[in-house]
Amino acid sequence: MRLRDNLDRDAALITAWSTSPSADMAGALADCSFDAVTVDMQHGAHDEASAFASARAVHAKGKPALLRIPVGRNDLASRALDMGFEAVIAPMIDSSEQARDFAQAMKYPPLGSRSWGPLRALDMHSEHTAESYFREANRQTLSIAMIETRTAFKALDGILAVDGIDGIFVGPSDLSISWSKGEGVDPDRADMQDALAEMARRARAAGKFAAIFAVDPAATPLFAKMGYRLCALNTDPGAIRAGAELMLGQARG
Ligand code: 3PY
Ligand code: MG
Repeated sequence: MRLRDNLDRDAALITAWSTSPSADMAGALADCSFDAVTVDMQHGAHDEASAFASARAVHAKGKPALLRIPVGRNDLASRALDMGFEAVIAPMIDSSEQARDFAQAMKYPPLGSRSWGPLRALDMHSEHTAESYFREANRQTLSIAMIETRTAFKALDGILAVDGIDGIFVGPSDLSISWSKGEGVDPDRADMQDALAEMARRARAAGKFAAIFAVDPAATPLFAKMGYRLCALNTDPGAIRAGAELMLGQARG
């Protein structure tokens, strides 16, 4: 269940991406062989109630749950940790200052200023004591800053240097918009590939992990080779469409 331990093992993990506000759907994703399920409150249709119910459904299947918060909603970040999410992904982090604000909300003193109240997280914690949860929380819960603009790419080393930022998450679609100066969106842009590889390298050099969103499942092994330790694999509607078309193909011969 411990996402941090699995990431430290240097395996290439794959997370499902839950956008439909349904705990049943998130539970079904957790039933598949994904290593984790990410609940998306930035572009997904989840509200707090569906996100927290989804975390419970994912945990019931023995898998870790990550939450992507909407832009700048650091108040939701620490609340998500209280509800037992193992990691929070903050979108559109463009500077070390923004990274620091996010990390502050995520980490207890002395690292940050997270307020005490890990109601569900404490229930889930192996020892169930406040003292042991407090001791382990800053290490076991992960602050992940999304890098998805040229500005963020230029600020990468500063963002990686922020204490309390555990890893980065590259958003290739937004990055492609910024990379092309607004010409279009293409997460597979050939002229971005070196930068993608460089970000994984620089994260590793800073002692942090790198994650990335893979629209195309075939890109996942390539990202793993670049050094990405966590890949998000498309979305729940994408998985349903792919699975349904596969079944329909079989049904129709
Ligand atoms: C992006 O590619 O911009 C993302 O945010 C992926 O979720
Ligand atoms: Mg994005």
